Amino acid sequence: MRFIHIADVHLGMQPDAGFPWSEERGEAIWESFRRIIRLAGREKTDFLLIAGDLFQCQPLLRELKEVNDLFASIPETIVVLIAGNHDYVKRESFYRGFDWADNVVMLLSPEPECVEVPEKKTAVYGCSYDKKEILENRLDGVRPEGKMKYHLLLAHGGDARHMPWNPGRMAQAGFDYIACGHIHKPGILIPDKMAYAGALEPTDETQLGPHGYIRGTVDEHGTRIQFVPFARYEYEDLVLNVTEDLTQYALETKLKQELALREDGKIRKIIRLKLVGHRAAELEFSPKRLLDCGRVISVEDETRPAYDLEQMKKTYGASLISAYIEAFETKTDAQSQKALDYGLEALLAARRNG
Ligand SMILES: [Mn+2]
Repeated sequence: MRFIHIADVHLGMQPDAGFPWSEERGEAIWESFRRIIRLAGREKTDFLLIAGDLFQCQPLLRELKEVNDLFASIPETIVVLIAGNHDYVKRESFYRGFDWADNVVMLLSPEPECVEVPEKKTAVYGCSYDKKEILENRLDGVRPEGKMKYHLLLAHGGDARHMPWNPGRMAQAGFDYIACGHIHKPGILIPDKMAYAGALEPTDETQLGPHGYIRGTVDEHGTRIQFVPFARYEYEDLVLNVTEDLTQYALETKLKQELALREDGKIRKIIRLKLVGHRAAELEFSPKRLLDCGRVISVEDETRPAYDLEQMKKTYGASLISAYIEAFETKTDAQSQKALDYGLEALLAARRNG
């Protein structure tokens, strides 16, 4: 039996709000979702498991109809989904009573329930959120039962306010695989047993690295799982080392070259830029201009002005500037270095203007 496990698709979300590419990101979330459905259809995957937060917030009726039509286009794949804390099943939720296609099962109840699929010899367990937070692990006592050969569990949460759980304990319940959602960074909790698929597309800049889905097989030899990168977008840290002779223009050119290197046509990178090294003493880089160089979401400037302290002591002789430099000579911690830089800047400016 083969499955594809996705989670935290967050349909309806537009990540990177306020940035020029944000709308494109919202479209990419829908497109990746459609792509994964086409993939499951092409491969005739037995199960598409959706471990919660398919939607960013309460789904509209037309949105449910849209995803249901997509699911119906892969009739050989059984789709099983639960609601997470974002798309939780409110009293007036359109999830309630929705008429899903024949190959779709939603485990709608807040209490654990089970669907048996005899033609796949498989039972799938799980429960949906009925509110934003669930402080106890509702899946704690769930055990595989019944006549099916294979047993899967869908679980959304794992942090303090969303069904806090102990992966080791969960893994001992006897399921062949536990498909987890909620944490957006993909991660295997117990090898071949329990994993977060992660968000299908990363939803903010803290979710660095590749995103995608988990592909798995369960047979008489046991379970095997593998994370497969699939997302269109990827956040990446880029550290540029600045030297004293680098101008703003040269830095922008360097940054644009680095961004061009990362365009491979398939994955679009969104960059968290960090500047380190020594810049010319009178120079301040413009973060705004760096942000405008491409898909740069943040700029952290850790550069230091390149003061030649020994030379300055000679130049300014017995002055406040020399005394200030000497006061910091034994202090190498980051805070003191910063105080030295800012202080010198102010003293030099005062001298220039006075
Ligand atoms: Mn969640």
